[in-house]
Amino acid sequence: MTLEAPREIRHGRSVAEVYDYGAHVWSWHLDDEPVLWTSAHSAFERGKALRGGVPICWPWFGPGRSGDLTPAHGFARISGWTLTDVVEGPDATVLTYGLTSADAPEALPGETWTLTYEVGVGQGDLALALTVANEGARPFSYEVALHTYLTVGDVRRVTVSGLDGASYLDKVTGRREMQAGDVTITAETDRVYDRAGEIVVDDPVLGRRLHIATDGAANSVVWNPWVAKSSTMADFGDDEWPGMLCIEAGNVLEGAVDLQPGESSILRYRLTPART
Ligand code: TA6
Repeated sequence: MTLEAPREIRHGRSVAEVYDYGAHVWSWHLDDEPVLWTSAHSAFERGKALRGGVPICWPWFGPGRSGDLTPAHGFARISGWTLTDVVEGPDATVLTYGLTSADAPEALPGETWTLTYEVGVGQGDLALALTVANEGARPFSYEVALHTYLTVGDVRRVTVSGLDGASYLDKVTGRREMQAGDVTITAETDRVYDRAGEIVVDDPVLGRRLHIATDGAANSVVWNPWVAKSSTMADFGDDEWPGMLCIEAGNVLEGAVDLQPGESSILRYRLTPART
C-alpha cells in the first residue's frame, strides 16, 4: 500500500518533508538546496523502508547484535507513528511524533515502551531528538541510530573531520581499526566508530561544510555503498553513490543502551550547513 503524502514544513530558509510513516524526515532543503539525500529509486510503500533522509533505526541496528534480526534496522522506520504536536516558534517549527509498544508490540515483545521524536525544522538547522522511555517493570536493552543521508557534491572529494584517533569496526573487512586523520571515501565504506559528538563534512564541490553535533550517542557510522553494493540495492540507483554520504549517530553494538524501568534516554542529532 502506497504512503500518504509527506507533511511539508516551511520555516524561513528551510523546507522539509516528513512522513508520519516511520516519523521519517525525508527531505530538507535550505535556501532551495538539498541537504539531506534521497534516492530517486526509493520505495514508498508500507512495510518497506524509505531510501534517504533520516531513517530511525530502533530497537536494533542492521541485523542486530545477534546478526539474525529482521526487519533490518528494526521496526521504528516501518511503523505508523502519530503526530502529537506541531509548534511554530521563532527559530524553528517543531513536530513531535509518538510510537508506543501498543503500536508495535513485535518490536520488543513483552516490554512496555514509548518513543517520542522531536523534529525541529529551523532557520538554518535541522534538530532531531529521539527519546526512548521504559514504562515496563523490567529492564530492556536496545540499539538506536539516526541514519542520516547527506547530499554531497562528490563523495570522492569530501573529508570528514572529528573522528581522528577514534577506533572503529570496519564492516567491509570485519576488522577493528584506528582512524588516522580525516575520513576520506575511496571505496565502499561502512564503519562504526566508538565516538560521536562534533563531526564536519567538508564538501569542496558544493562549497559547504555540514556540521553535525550529537548528544547521547556513543557511536558514529560512516557509510557509502560505492559501486558494487549500490548495484545490489533495488532502491538505490547505480549512479547515485557519488552524491551521498551517511553520517549516522546512535548507540549500537557495544554501545547499546540498557534502560531500567522508569528510565528514559535521549539521542540528539543537529545538522547545520555552512557556506565555505
Ligand atoms: O549504516 C550502514 C548500514 O548498516 C549498511 O551496512 C547498510 O546496510 C545500510 O546501513 C543501509 O541499510 P538498509 O537496511 O537501509 O538498506
